[in-house]
Amino acid sequence: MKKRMILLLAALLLLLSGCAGQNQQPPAASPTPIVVGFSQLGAESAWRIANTASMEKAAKKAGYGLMMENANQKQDRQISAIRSFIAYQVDVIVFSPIVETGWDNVLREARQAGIPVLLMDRMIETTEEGLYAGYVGADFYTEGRKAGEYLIRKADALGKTHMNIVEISGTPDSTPMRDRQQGFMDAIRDDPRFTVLSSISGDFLRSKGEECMKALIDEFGVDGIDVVYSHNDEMTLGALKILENAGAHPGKDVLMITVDGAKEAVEALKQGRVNCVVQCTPALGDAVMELVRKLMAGESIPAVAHPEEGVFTDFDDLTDPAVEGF
Ligand code: GYE
Repeated sequence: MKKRMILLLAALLLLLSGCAGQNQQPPAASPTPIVVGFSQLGAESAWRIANTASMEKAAKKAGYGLMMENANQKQDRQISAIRSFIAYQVDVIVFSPIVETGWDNVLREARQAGIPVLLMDRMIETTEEGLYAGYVGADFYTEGRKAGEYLIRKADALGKTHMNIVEISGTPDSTPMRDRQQGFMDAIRDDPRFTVLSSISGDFLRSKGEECMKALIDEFGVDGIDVVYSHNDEMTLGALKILENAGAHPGKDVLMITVDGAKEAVEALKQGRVNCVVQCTPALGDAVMELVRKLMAGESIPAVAHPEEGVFTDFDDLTDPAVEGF
């Protein structure tokens, strides 16, 4: 590795100068710090911002150098960032893939260079084995199921015989979008009370959540929508604003189900404007750095690691201090 070579040469030069000159002990060479190259996909949500902070804090705590590039929601920028980490010869590459497909070539390049890759937050789809060492992130399918199970419980409690659902989904082809949708649909599929009127993508952005909600109200009318299932808090908060502007009472006449657990959404739950917040933790940094440590020590790591996650709903005691957002 280039970095190591330079350090080695520097140590050798020091040693030689010591030999030639005074009769001194050569200084002990300090160990080369581990450098992690991290490609973050963007800054689209409170979740993402908290996740970036978690990575920075954990790297610092572990004593690792973190080279971070933010791709601003663009896959090609993530690919360029990974290439630059390969050129720099970092020790481990970590990235949060914006979508699932299209990574094979760059991951082959990393493998060729002997640099292990960890996936953080989102998964990839690949036909080739061994393109990454492990994955740390949420079980999005279970999150979707929890959202569906909440809806069934709520419909029971309200004695509903029929409910019209609209879904505002995340970035197309991303793991949380695919699996939160699948889990939710699987949970409610066999219940004849539910009709999914429409599913449109708001790209995990608040502004697009607003646009989606406007379009859905135009199409079905506020009175035609009983449930909004939104794949993240950011889009939910956008939709909430539009519903309230349209004179609706989200949380009461329109059930609001969201995923993440950011402070603002948990606040809205406490205010009765949101009904269910499925938790998805952005605090993945320590788990990632632990895998980095293991990889560097030559230890084996699990292929998949999911954090523990819960759900907050209007059935819970919301004055409990444990009901808190990030
Ligand atoms: O739910 C959303 C973010 O991949 C889990 O991405 C993450 C999702 C999260 O933009 O808020």
